[in-house]
Amino acid sequence: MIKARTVIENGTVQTLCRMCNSRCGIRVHIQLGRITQITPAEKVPMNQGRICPRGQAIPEVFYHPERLNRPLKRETDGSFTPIETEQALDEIAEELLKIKKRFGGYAVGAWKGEGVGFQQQEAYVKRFLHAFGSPNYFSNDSACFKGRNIGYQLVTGFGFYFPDFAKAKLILLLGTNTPVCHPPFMRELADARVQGAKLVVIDPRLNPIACLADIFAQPIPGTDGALAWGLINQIIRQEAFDKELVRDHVIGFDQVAAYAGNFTPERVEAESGIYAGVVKEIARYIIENRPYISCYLGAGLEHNENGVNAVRAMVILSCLCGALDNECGLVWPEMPDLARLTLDLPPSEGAPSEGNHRPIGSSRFPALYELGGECHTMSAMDSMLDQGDYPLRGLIVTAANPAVTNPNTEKVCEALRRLDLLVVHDLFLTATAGLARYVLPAATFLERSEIHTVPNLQRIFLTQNVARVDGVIDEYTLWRELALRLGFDRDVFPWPGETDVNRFLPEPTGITLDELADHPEGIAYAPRTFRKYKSRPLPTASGKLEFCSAYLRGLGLSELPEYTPPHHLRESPKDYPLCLTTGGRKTLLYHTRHLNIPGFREIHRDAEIEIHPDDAAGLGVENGDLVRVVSRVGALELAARVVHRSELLSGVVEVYHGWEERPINRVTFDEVNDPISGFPLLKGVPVRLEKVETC
Ligand SMILES: Nc1nc2c(c(=O)[nH]1)N[C@H]1C(S)=C(S)[C@@H](COP(=O)(O)OP(=O)(O)OC[C@H]3O[C@@H](n4cnc5c(=O)[nH]c(N)nc54)[C@H](O)[C@@H]3O)O[C@H]1N2
Ligand SMILES: Nc1nc2c(c(=O)[nH]1)N[C@H]1C(S)=C(S)[C@@H](COP(=O)(O)OP(=O)(O)OC[C@H]3O[C@@H](n4cnc5c(=O)[nH]c(N)nc54)[C@H](O)[C@@H]3O)O[C@H]1N2
Ligand code: SF4
Ligand SMILES: [Mo]
Repeated sequence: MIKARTVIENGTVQTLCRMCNSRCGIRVHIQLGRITQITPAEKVPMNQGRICPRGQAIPEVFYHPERLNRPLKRETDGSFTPIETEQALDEIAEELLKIKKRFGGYAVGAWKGEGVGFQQQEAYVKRFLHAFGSPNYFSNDSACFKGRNIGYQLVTGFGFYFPDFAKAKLILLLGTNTPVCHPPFMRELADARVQGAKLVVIDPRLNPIACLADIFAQPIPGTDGALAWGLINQIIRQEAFDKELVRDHVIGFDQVAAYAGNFTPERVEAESGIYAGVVKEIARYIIENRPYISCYLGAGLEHNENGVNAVRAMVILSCLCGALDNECGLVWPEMPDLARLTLDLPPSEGAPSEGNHRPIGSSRFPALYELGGECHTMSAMDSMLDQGDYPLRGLIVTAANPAVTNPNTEKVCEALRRLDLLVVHDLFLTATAGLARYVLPAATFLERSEIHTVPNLQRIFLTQNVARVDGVIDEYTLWRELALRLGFDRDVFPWPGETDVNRFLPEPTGITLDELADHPEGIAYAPRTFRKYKSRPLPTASGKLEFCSAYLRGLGLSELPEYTPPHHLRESPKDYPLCLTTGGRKTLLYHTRHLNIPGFREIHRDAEIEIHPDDAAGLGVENGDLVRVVSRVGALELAARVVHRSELLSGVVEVYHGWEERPINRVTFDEVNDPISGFPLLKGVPVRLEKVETC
């Protein structure tokens, strides 16, 4: 059994749960030096006294018998041997220096995953890389929320945040499964419904939230942009838009109005399959309830090739309805004045040669680097396979499992195997860790203390170090210890430990670490104010809402968020007649995590593909039959689950993406990318199904 020391022998410690990014307030109960139970903390605005089953399972993850507590080194025969932490860090540093000497600092990258979030943890990684001489920061976020963020940023100048559903009269949800993915928001949503708010859900699947909707429409995947333009058309034609906003704060309204004119309800029906009458009805809801509209867009849009433009069109719609920075609409938060951790990049010392050492993927997708602050993970694979602009030879992965979660699994694994040095820092020996030269045992969030900000609530929090398994390495220690061994300037990581970083970060806010420690429910760093755009310029280049983007025009892309039909409609309907969407979340699972929790595994025994009964009948497939899903990238065999006919749009099949043994990313596309964000095709993948005959 794994051994851990707790900070107190008996009692409770209040902190935030980071089993997902909702960061609910929790109480960790400790008895005789062991974590026994997790209960919700009252008065924390994110969850207000509630908790989900994953939060309750924290002790099972923390004390999991398979948790790593010693570094592992791969032997020449492929097996792993435990080694001492000092030896592991010394050897890794030595290998990094060898790569730098031979290829330049640029040949080393680092990759942060969902497991640790994206605040100071991301900054540590960038600080390390930049001091090392590399811009090559990768993360799960470039297949997660960065596409949406870029869409919002291009129009409003700020990213996307959860709206306050409780104040809305109309809630529009596109491509999101809120009760499963963001359980805390269900309270606000329920409050709004009690007050009579309407709910419109747009999703090819009848997900749990769709069951509650006033209008539920199932679009052909990847056609949300057409719907958005159809709704813009109705709003403008019926002169039901915010005229003052358009007059004073918008660039490109005339072009938007002219382009929207093409999207009659009939055209929207032809593109998306949503009946023209339903499009008119949604427009009527919008017009009657504006400006009290909460529109939330999930990953369903940005996992398509035309995702960013669909997002931009929906943001324009929200703005036209008057929902910009109002009580329930597009939140423009004040950001906390935290000290900056990321260092500016040093001059390109050690780069292969002038001109070909740009951040990986940034020539193809400049917006991902310039607006999203990330390199392109799909292009990273090319660089590892020596097919990119320059070679990537070393990679440190923390809290990610790209061998399962990135598209085109076979290519990802081949690329990771080709590296001179792959280091994986994780809680478990995952599929990605299995490919590494060194695996380092990671600390969970209960073994770290960090500053967290929740911008839509404008609150700042300090999480608590609650317990520690002997031998694990926390995020700060990892980067600092490597930096010390690499001979970095002492100023790069001058803080001896996390507490010192945590004291430094909020200094500019005037809020002290002691105050944060005294307020586990968080501290509001600024009051929420609304319609700030009336008194100060928006954070876009022009200071206005950019319905037309000069930035994109400069990159040679369309300045308007024009609608292009989804990729799956372009590939051969004969060879690939079905459209696969992947990643519909499950309450108990988190990407590749938690399948090792026995109680959860009883409920999710194996991967399955959901099929509409008509499609199943056409293939002679019945519930439980083995089928092969085939795309032009790869194939995977899994069991069929024939769903009720209303659960899924006919012609669409769905597979969860977190199964290590059967990763659906074997069939998803890494090289069909959104031209703005570079996002891969994780939803709307053209496939065919073949029944596997078993004897
Ligand atoms: N339990 C649990 N919660 C999670 C996660 C988890 O793994 N497990 N992951 C977290 C993370 S990192 C993220 S990014 C979020 C993601 O959560 P969401 O943003 O909710 O995204 P998904 O669950 O990927 O997809 C949501 C819906 O999009 C639909 N969809 C697919 N294609 C299209 C389309 O073309 N148009 C439209 N309108 N809909 C489409 C799918 O059917 C699905 O119901 O969830 C977070 N919360
Ligand atoms: N086909 C398909 N693919 C997808 C998606 C999809 O919808 N469809 N969704 C995409 C999205 S939105 C996302 S966010 C990505 C997620 O992609 P990843 O970030 O690669 O996925 P996770 O399974 O969350 O991996 C997190 C890893 O971190 C480890 N971990 C947990 N806590 C800690 C910690 O405190 N420290 C450290 N060091 N490690 C820790 C876990 O054990 C796990 O191995 O997947 C993407 N991939
Ligand atoms: S929703 Fe669940 S997993 Fe996410 S922070 Fe809250 S309790 Fe933790
Ligand atoms: Mo995500």
